Amino acid sequence: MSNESLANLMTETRRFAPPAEVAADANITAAAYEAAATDRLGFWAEQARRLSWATPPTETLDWSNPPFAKWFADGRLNVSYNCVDRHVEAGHGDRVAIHFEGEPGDSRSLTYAELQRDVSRAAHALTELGVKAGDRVAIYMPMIPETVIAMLACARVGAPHSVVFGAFSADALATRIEDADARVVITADGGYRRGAPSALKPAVDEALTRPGAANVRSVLVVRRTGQDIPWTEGRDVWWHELTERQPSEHTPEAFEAEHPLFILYTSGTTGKPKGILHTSGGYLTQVSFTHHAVFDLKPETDVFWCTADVGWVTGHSYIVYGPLSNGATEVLYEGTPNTPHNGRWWEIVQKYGVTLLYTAPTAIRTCMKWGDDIPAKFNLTSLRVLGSVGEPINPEAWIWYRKHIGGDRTPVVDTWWQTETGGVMISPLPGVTEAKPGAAQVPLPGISATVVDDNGTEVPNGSGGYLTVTEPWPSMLRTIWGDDQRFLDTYWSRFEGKYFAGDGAKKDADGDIWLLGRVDDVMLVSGHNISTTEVESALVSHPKIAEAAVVGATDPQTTQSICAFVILRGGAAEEEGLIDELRAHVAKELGPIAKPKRILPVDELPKTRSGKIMRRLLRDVAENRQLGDVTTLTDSAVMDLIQAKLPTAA
Ligand code: 6R9
Repeated sequence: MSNESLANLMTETRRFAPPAEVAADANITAAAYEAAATDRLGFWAEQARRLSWATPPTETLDWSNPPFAKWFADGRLNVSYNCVDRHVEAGHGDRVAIHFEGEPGDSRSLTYAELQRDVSRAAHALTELGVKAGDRVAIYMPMIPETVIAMLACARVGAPHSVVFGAFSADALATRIEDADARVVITADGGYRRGAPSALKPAVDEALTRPGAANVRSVLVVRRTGQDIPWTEGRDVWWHELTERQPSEHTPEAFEAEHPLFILYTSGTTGKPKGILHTSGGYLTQVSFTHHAVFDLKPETDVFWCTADVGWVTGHSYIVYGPLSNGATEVLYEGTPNTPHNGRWWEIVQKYGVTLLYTAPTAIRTCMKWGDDIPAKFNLTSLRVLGSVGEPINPEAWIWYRKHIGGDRTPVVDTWWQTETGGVMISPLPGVTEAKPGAAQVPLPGISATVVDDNGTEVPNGSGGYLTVTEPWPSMLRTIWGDDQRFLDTYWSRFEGKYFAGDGAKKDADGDIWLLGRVDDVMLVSGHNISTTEVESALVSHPKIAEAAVVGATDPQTTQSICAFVILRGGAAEEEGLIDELRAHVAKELGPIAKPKRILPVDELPKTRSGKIMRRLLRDVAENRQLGDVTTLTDSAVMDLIQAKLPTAA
């Protein structure tokens, strides 16, 4: 990447100091950075003591065979015990663990004591189905408490789970069942989505007709919607029938810290999905610590809500393992943000008095598009920390989030991490960091990350390059399931001794880190590297724009030319002269080189099911090509609408 061009871009100067009351009572202070810098491994050994170990570890990191790490290797623990039983033993059995809100409006609250009973029964149920430590279990579920219970039950018996997002196809499910050689599938008849029951079980039946799924002997089915479903006698078992007759007490067995906890497949834009493997002690240490530090969680008083689906890593780490290991009270919501109305999320915040909210830029930009008046109808004063994850957050979306959701008082933490990193890696701390809208800013205490150039040399402040992690961390992926070579090639071969994250980034004048999107998305215009993120953020900073996606289209004169797709705010109509105004606006914000050649107003953008913009498809449109694989799109009709708008499209 050419450093100068990036250094000139992005001129965000707004700053937000931590509110005095958050700073005064913060879980983590600036001293943690110093402690971790002085003795990084000692710092993590200290964090591991947040957990209850059957055998406390004496060893912190074994890095004798890099990049295959072992953390806390001689320690033993049970992850489920740490997320459930120990809170009951500490006298918090009556504390609500999960406030469940179903999409049709049904709700129920589960205390830690109830969670302990349900997880215990489910663990016995798995054992009755013949599941043994080390066996893989696939989970294909809606967002209901049984999903969390199923994951914890797997952890309890040492059976690594592989959660497959409920909206994935039978094909995607089959590939994942096959790759992990799963023995049992846990599913539901269906779940509620956009106001209607949506079936899940038929996709499982279809997946299990594939030869690769031949080793699946049982399908455990939760009844959620009550819809009619096909049934295979001898293989299919109702969850309620099997669990109800199990004992409500279960003694958890302690496993080695490096015992596999789960496999989670990354969507991956090309090739076979990668089964990211996470293990127990190090993973739980980091997700527990980061949830405590980044959200400043006070388990007695806070109500946490992470809006992600449990099928993504964000759901694994910040719905299941982080919050529950910390004894938090949290909200679990089944459905979509606009069912039955566009204010559903804010109604939920008001109903449960949510204090800590964790969501994605895509959701924030969608709310911007719907209009400021919608959150304004609800009482959101309980909120005290807001988090963002999944994509770079455009500064204007950050400001909107803080102002319209956070009442202009809450800190916003932009958390950078990946399925592979397991837990948050780079983020401001709400009681410590003076926040910069749009920047993840600083590696957390105990994390060493920086930006390097093509040769792997750290870039000076004010320059851009590639984000790398330079020291092992407790919740790092241990390998790609069944493919050590691919693990080495993908993450550890680009820069000697450093983890390559695949994201572009820059360091500002203070040395703070700004994420610039996937390296594959960087555009080359007349010899300048320009990040899609920066042009998108410049467009979103225009008052009429809610959301933007930018791609580089092949251009005979300039190598690539910038093509932007924009969504107008609050249903604003496209006015005469708007396109010229937007082009001039980008030129003013970033310089003439970043001015889009074409700007196309659209109603929707193509997104992956976890809400990330799929620029690859927009590039196909911009270059008048046949569309590539659209199977991971939330809604493939979006592409037809976009193509219909293009004057030159075939
Ligand atoms: C947690 C999660 C990982 C990729 C990552 C990056 C992007 C996530 C971000 C961010 C900028 C942030 N990403 N958080 N980019 N700022 N705060 O999303 O995991 O689904 O594996 O995606 O998401 O590009 O490399 P995963």
